[in-house]
Amino acid sequence: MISSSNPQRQNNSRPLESPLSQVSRSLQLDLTASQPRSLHRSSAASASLRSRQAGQPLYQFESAKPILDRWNASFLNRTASNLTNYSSYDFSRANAVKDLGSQRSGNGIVAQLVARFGRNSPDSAIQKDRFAMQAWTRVQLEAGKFYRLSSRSDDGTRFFFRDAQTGRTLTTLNGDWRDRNTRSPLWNQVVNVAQSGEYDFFVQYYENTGRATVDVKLESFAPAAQIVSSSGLNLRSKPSTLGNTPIKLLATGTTISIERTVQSPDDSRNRDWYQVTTSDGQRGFVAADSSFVQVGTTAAVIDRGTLNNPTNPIDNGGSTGIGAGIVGRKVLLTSSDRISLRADKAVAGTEITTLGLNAPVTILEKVTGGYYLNRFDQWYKVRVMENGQAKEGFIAAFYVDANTSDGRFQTAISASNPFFRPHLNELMNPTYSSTSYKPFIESVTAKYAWLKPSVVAGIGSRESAWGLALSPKGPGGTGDRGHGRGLMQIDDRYHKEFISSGLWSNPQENIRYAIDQVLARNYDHLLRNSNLRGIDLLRGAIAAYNSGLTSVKNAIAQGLDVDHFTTGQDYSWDVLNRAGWFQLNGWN
Ligand SMILES: [Ca+2]
Ligand SMILES: [Ca+2]
Repeated sequence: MISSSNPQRQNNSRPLESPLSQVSRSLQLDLTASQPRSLHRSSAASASLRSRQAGQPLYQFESAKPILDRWNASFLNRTASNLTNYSSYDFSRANAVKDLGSQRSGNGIVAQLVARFGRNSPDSAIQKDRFAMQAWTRVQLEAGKFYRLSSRSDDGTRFFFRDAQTGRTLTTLNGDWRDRNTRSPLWNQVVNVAQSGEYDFFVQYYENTGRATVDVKLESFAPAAQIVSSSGLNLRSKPSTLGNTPIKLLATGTTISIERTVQSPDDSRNRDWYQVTTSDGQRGFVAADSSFVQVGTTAAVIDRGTLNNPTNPIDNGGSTGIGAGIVGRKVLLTSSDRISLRADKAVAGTEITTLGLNAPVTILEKVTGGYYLNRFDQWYKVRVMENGQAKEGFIAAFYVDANTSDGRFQTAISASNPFFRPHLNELMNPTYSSTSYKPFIESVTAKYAWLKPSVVAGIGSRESAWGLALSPKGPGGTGDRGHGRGLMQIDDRYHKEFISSGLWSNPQENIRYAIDQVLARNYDHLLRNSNLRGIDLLRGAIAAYNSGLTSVKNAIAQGLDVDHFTTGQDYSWDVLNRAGWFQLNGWN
């Protein structure tokens, strides 16, 4: 907790540029835009994220459900007149659903889908000819790397990528959407992602007549490039012109392969670099400037987008009646300012439409569905009006402000959600301590009218999974590469006196310090020095617990949400959703 954040991270300008410069642009966006919020990502990705921000949650979720690693396919029977009209496909009413097997990944292959139906039908409910298929699988893609998507199918294929956390469709590739066969030229496209993370990779396919084959591959790829600067270009051991002498000069016309795009840690005049391999196998870095080096392919960039600025961070989201709700400000914390209305209560559900900030919804039912964000699982079944027509579907409850008059924090986590149960167990009956933390939390928070014990439960859950995420587990453990100490992750760089006292490993002292010396001080400071009041003031104090007071005040000054500079840009909302879950499980 308490890391200093860089207020210059927001950068919403994204001029249209040549595809080549989009490659390097995409990397800049990765470093300036929001971090992925989902916590289930590769350890390599999370290690690099942790190195950027000290308050990163420490725990890693178990690996994703097996189904995410497989090809989940739905089939529709079509007619000659609507076969290729993909906008009329409704896979929520599929004629058949099939598991088409694993991704067959390995050897640089991120995901491969091979299904040879021959002249037969893929399923007894599906015709031999004139059918459509949609298959998806979850993939982990890394910013800076290049991927090649290729298809040699019979007949047409097209593709899109969805953000695995928000379910939002990011990029559609039109592929080779026409009658063709496996002897037709291979279709391929190079792809970059602007942000490392998990994506749902969708393949749409249709079969007209004759043989039917799907053969699609997404693999990592090193595009060829040529040195074009007339004086040649230095190959260097680091992505920087500083502190190193060139390995050698690559002559004009030299061909190299590009492994990835990287940013220089110290060379402000030459920010963008390529990590390359020469034809004789030498590795190094060259400055990524199109006047020096020309890349032979252009990449499609899958971009989660940058944050939109909430206009008024103090707005309470509007008052709503019973059964009524609106799309609240949290939608501004996602990759875009819209959230999906889906045919099913899961991020894989077909998108019916999207809803923007303050869109009114009629809540029909609250239901438990698929996980999203930090293992939230609550969805609203809602009715919305669009162009005079009523539409019903499911929306992630996190993004909807509903009328709550019971004094509880609104939560998008079901009472029976298994993920937070171990955190509760540690609070009540700790494995690594002889006494429950709960009575102590209640006694310290009793001093503050504005602070409920459930909020502290939520912070400790996020910070350390109440000790379960620490090394070693329990109140004496550390996280955040050793900087975060104990249950509430007091940072040794900002609280030197307390850390050197050694009291941090005592659970009661750790909790007391976190509340009295950090959270309450944040609250008092923002009460005196900001216009935040009510839940927004509480949120500001919680956000500052993660990102520091300076960052929160910078966010307010710039009209941004108080969570803007927090880890994952969702810290206070995440904590309050967890607090709401603890309230559902016996806490005040
Ligand atoms: Ca056929
Ligand atoms: Ca065919």
